[in-house]
Amino acid sequence: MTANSKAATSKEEPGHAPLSVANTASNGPPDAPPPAYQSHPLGPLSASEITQSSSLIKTSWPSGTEIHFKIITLLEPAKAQLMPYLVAERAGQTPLDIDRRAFVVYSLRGTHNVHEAVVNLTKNTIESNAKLGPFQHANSDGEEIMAVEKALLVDPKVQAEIAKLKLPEGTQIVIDPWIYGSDGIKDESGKFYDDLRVMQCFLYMRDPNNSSEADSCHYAFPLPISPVIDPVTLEVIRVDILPTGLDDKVEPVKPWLPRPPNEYIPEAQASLRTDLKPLQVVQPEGVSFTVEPFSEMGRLIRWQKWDFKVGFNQREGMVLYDVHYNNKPLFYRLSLSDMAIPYSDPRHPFHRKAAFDLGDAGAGIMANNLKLGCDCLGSIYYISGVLTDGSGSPVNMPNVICVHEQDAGIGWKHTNYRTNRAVVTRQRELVLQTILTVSNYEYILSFVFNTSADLAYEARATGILSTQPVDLDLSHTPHPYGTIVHPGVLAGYHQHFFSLRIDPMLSTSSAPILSPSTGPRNAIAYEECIPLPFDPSNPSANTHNPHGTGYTLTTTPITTTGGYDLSPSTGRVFKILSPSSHNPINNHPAGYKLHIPSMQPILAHPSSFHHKRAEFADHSVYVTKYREGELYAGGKYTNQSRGGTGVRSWADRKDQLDADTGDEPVVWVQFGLQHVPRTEDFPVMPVETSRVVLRPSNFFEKNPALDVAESRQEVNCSVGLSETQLGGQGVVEKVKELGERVLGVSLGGSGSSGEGDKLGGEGSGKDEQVLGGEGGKLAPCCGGHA
Ligand SMILES: [Cu+2]
Repeated sequence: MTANSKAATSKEEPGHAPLSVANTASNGPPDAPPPAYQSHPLGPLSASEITQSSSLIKTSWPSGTEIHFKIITLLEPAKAQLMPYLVAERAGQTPLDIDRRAFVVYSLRGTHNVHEAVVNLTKNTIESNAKLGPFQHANSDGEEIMAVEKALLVDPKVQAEIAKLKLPEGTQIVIDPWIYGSDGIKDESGKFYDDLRVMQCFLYMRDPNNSSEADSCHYAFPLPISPVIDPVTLEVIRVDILPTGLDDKVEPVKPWLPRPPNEYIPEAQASLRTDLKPLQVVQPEGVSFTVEPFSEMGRLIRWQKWDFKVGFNQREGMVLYDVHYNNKPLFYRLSLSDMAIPYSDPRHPFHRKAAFDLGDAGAGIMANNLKLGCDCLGSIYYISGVLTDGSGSPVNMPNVICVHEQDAGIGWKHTNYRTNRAVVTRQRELVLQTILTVSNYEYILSFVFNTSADLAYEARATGILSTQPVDLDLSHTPHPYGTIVHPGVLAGYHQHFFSLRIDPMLSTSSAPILSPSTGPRNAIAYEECIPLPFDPSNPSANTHNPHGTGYTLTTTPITTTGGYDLSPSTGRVFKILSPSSHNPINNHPAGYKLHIPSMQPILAHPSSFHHKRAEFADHSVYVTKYREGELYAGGKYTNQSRGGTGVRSWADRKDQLDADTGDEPVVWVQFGLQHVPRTEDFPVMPVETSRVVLRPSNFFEKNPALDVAESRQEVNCSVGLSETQLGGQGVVEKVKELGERVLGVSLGGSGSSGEGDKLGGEGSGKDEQVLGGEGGKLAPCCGGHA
């Protein structure tokens, strides 16, 4: 690895400092950009802007006031201001400067008082600073979680319950602090109501026979003790004891009974496979994308006619702005707006278990530092971020997004059977990937661009199930609320909901066609294929469909905001349309359609807090009319939220959507999985993938990938294999043996040396050297490998 990607900048157009990406990985922020680029309105906050923001907030309070910063992030300019800026920037004009602002959430240490503020970084002033109202709580953070874990381990009430387990000497207790959720219940004493911000913690232990192994999977040893703690005062409010049977009966903590471990770390496995040969990704001529800083922390990526800006923030992590294809505007802003994971177990305290990982924690702050050669393969460029810690100091978040290309199989192909000429192209993808670890679980989130002008958003769920204890003697008894994945371990049923926010600016002209409000003129509709009327008992009525085979396409414009569903029986497809951009071939409005995987809507009752809080989890699509600040489907503050502040509430305004009068639509796509855990999901879950695809539909006049060069062996350097190289008795040998058996004669010859022993037609001729004897060595392909 050589960090040689900080290329010379002198020859580039003014204001652009290109960061050409060679065929090597690089990481970390580049050299400081020219001062003009400090002010781009979409640049994520720099370290100095984070410090400036926290300093201003601190000076607004009497000296000695201790402040706990939760979020310091870019407050993006209003669209009415930013859209003209972006249009001017693209046209090569000098856009009007826009003040840079920071959005700040903080609490006063030792109190539950949470404030949100807007700092004007350009003018160095505080524009607003207000205390939040009831049921608006700040997100949790690492500092708080560490303090909670530490406090609980020494708390006498917790210790007393742990003592009842009579655990083996030296056992290590592990604590998973969880967000409390909401139920609106006041406890019997009247002292506690869930308007107080608290945390519900789940206790585990490490394998007592391997207590020194810090990476031992404690989720195989859940304990029935669950303290509730105030994360501000670190006071233990109460210690809940978990039901461990089939019903809601709670029994006093009993002595722990031994059970086996279940480890995921490689050194704990009896053996590891040795027959998986290396698979390396080599790009001998370098990558096909370029990266330029558009601000100190923002990156502009160009690849295969695509160009877009990449931002990174505490809440959403990766955000894309100003997405164009072949200089045609497609999307103003794209991000994962929210996530909800409600659990099914109705028993106390599991009835509150519902995570909103973006709002409760933050996709940015939980992002992994991606490791070269592990999380992505090939030639990789890493984007780093900077966020804040509790004291308001900047925290470097290195390598939070990886950018790389991958082969995605065939892009398109046709063989003319008359001439036997096959024309085939490969599909290439550009992947921007970020990975979150939220306590036990991982989410691998990617934007995936391809050479056919598709843009996909992919979520892969992996990591470890959040487990709870179940009585050992129930191991073979079906459980109503989960799957027993290991002796004494129940993994509860739960749903995962992701909400992708799509703010379009679709147009086939070189700039968005702006409405009177300066927003892009776009419309939303859905198409369905429906059978033509047919009445078998009345043939004379079937003039237009005499054989009952006909069907046609209907288009339904969405003229009112609301929640909408998929309809597999009618093949319903939602589309974003540019009513002013007519396809010259068929006059249809240019569009992008949405391929959305089916999703079981939230199962919690509409009157439940799970349902009220997960404002997006009941419909595959929400369409709202654009309003400033409406970015997060579950509302701005999800921690112990009560609902009423997210996308369902906004859609319920029943705004009219008329592209002609400038009603800008925002589309929220919900997808996810019903997670009925399997034993195969434990002790760590193989990735489960869901993908939403945004695909052009009558946007181009023909296949936009016609100009992708043919797939050619001289470039691809594939290697044909012979059967003898593949070990054991080759295919040809087997065929010969069968033939001899059938014909009763010897077919002679050796299968390994004949023409017919190749699987892949025109191999490279280097098969034997490559796969024989030396096994596992990479082919010295056409261009060698860098
Ligand atoms: Cu799950």
